[in-house]
Amino acid sequence: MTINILSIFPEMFESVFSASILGRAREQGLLDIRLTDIRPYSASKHKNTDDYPFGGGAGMVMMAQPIMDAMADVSAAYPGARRIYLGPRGKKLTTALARELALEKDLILLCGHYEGVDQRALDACVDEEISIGDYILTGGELAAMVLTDCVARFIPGVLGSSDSPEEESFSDGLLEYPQYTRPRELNGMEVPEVLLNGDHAKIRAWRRYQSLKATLLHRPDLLETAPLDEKDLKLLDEIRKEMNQICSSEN
Ligand code: 4H7
Repeated sequence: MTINILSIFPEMFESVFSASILGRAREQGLLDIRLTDIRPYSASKHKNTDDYPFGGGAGMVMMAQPIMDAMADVSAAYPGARRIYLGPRGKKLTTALARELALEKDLILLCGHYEGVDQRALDACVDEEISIGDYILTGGELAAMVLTDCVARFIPGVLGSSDSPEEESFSDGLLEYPQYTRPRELNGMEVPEVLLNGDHAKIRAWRRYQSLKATLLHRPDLLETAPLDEKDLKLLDEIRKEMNQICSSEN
């Protein structure tokens, strides 16, 4: 898959896309990330990419012309690619959407900066707007990095075969259980006994319990949609009772 990114700050992406799992994926040819600097496409003498907003108001707006010309170039090289604008008005990025995007052959991500992009460029050359969450950023670049990272995890081979994305938080609809590594004891803090004796059925049960507990504690809303079986529901009842006991003993 090729992810094309259009930005006036292409240098922001270098280290994020070179390190760790994304760096390895690119070296292995599983993921091709191409950055296009919008600025050289500006037809103005000083290669401006932003201008004052019609109607007045604070800040600057990214001009339509450089974006439309950059997009025309990239779209011609990647026909049929989904053209995505990262912005707070967009459809929320979720695991389901990332999984869907990972099936695409190519993506084109447009990063807005300042007060956003002239609406005519969006109307003419963007298929959809995606938001990475309900908060405001200074630009779409970080959002494009988040989307790229999130999508890359669903490209076959990007994660080692042993750490499948299916086993993780949100894919089974629950939060993750706590993890431990060596040493067994650290400043008097012990690793839970159950993880040390190699009883894998017991370990699975303990982890499920911990996932349910963390979810009940921190994201009870997820329990409404997570696929839960009879055993899970019983465990949840147990956890609720324990939590009630702790609360009532505090008074
Ligand atoms: C596109 C449109 C993404 C990009 C508007 C980008 C949050 C997200 C931006 C804006 C982003 C997200 C313009 C919104 C200036 C804020 C003060 C850049 N913020 N801006 N406004 N949640 N910012 O995905």
